[in-house]
Amino acid sequence: MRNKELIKSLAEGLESLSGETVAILTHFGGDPDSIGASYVLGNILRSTWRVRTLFKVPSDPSSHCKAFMERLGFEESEDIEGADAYVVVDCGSPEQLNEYVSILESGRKVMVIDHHSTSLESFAGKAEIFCSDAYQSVCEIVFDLSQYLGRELNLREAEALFAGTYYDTVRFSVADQETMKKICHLISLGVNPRELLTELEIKMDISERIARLKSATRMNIYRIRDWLIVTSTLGSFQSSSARSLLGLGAHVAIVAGESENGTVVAFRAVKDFIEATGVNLGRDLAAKIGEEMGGHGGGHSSAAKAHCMERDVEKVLSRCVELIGEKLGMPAEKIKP
Ligand SMILES: [Mn+2]
Repeated sequence: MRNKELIKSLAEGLESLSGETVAILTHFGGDPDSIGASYVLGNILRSTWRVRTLFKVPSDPSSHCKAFMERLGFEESEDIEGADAYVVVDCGSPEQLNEYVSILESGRKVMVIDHHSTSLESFAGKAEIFCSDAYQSVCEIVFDLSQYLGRELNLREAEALFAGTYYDTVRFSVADQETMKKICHLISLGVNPRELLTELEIKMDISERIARLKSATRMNIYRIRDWLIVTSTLGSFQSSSARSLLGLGAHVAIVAGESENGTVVAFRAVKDFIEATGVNLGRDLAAKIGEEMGGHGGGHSSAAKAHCMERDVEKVLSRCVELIGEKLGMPAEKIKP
């Protein structure tokens, strides 16, 4: 167990919710870590403390997440009205709750379970925070919680925690020995990695494939020193396409599209870029562009999203590229197609 004190206080915190109705929320869009952890946490709350649970992914789950939820038989609730308390999972800042940020003003109890140290500061005074960046995923925190409670996991729960840990450790490439010991335990419960991951990864529908390919054909390429920044425009699947542009060789990918009331922008960057430049996409780009253009934004260092009131998508994109240039102390040079 990585941090027994944390797990003990988490167990006590959750026990205080006994008999209540609790809504579990992830960061916007969700990811396998937040969804896997929410699934198992919900099961623990119901079976251990007779809690009635609701579940919601702010701004809708991505298609990758939907495939995962289908596998688990895990569904979102119609709405989360009627919750006595909220448990927020894997969410580094209030902004990442998007349309549900108002729960922090609801006067009801909010608990945050996270492994991003940013949440300690950003949720301070607004929620009870259970956070340690010693953990490589929230799924690992939930694993330790179930061990602490002496509650064995069933196969679906083991799969949920396996997948969350797998993706949050970048397919185990940054996993340490403690994480891998826990993974071995999950395997011993019957998880079949090949079968599970194949099911999760082939489910990309045709419209998402077309969107990704379109984003590549509409791409603008910029260079700052040896960093390549690409921008593109798409009406949907902005995040998925930004991720796919990294696969083509970009260090940073920014994909924007019109939304109901302005422009939505997705940001992705490779780890090398984040580590070498110290640029944090959530803080330095998404939050900033959101603020400048009458909207909001946030996210992680290497993945972020912003919503702007500005309707001119090209204008938003060129300001994003400008912001990276300002951050790196050198304007971006556009590479001719
Ligand atoms: Mn996570």
